[in-house]
Amino acid sequence: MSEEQIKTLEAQFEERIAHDEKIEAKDWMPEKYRKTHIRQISQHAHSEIIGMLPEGNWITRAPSLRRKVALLAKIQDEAGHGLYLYSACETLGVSRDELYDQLHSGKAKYSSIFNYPTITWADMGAIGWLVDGAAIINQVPLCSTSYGPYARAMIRVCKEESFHQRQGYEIMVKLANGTPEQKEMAQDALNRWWWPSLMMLGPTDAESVHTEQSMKWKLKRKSNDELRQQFIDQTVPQADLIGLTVPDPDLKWNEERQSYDFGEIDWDEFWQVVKGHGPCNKERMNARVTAWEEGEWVRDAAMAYAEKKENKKINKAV
Ligand code: FAQ
Repeated sequence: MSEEQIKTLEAQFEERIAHDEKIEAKDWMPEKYRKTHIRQISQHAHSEIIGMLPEGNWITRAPSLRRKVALLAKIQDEAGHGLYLYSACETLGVSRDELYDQLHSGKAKYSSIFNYPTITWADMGAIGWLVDGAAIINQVPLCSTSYGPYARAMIRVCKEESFHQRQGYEIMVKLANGTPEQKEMAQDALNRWWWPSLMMLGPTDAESVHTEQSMKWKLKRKSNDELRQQFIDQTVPQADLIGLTVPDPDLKWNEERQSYDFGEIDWDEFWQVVKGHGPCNKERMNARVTAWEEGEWVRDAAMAYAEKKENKKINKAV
């Protein structure tokens, strides 16, 4: 293709973005647009899959049958989100095997939040309330992202995430209204998950390397800082309502901005976790790689069955 032709295609592409038209898998797109989508969508898919591990830790120890059913359903939903997202990513010309390989070799990133331990039952409440809460705030704008397969996957994902957020908050409500020990457990979980949940929304706008271009392409519809502020403004009153204290001495309602001012985030901690030095990075990767290796016989059996069926069809046809 000549340079002139590429320029014309680029101009048409930019116009479609400006008119909020969805870009579909078979449409022409700049190579950078394709690559940046593979990056974000695959990181998102990996996060959903790794994100099952901290909660999986509590399935056998849920305090009642009802809690166990809800937790199990939530974790299965996260697996489903991972699968939609891998499928959306594959439409951009990358194979599932490549994506898994990037995750298992430690090349791919996944959300920092899943490298923290889940040490009490209240952590199941805090994850649903805070982590799914932050995920919804991040993902609702993604329902109108410019790449069609990603935007459509997000619609269902967001519906399920709101159920997750409510089940988490309900656990916190129950604990906060329970015995002094239960309330203390809820407060301790909030203390440990608050700051990592704020970090989950990504580095500050000043530090974010991809935001500017991703906003131009309408991949991202809101910046990391905008999403973080929205999350804080939404969550602080929910903590107040159940008598829990957000662990930030600098948190203060700003009348002028009609928003909360908040304290300094420990970005060193964030980058340490992103670089693989968080409390559970190694454990998460080991669990994931072991599951993949131990599941090999299932994949082989499914392939053997599919081949056998295909051969039968061919034999019938000849
Ligand atoms: N952790 O320039 P930016 C969930 C990396 S799903 C690790 O700001 P961008 C559901 C970033 O990749 C949670 N790395 O990047 C659930 C980049 O590195 P790169 C996941 C992070 O893409 C709930 C570098 O830092 N959600 O929770 C993180 O414009 C409960 C510079 O950053 C999504 O993935 C981080 N937190 O903005 C499951 C949503 N933040 O790639 C189970 C879609 C940044 O150059 C249980 N993704 N980095 O090597 C997004 O919206 C964006 O990708 C951001 C980052 C906002 C995460």
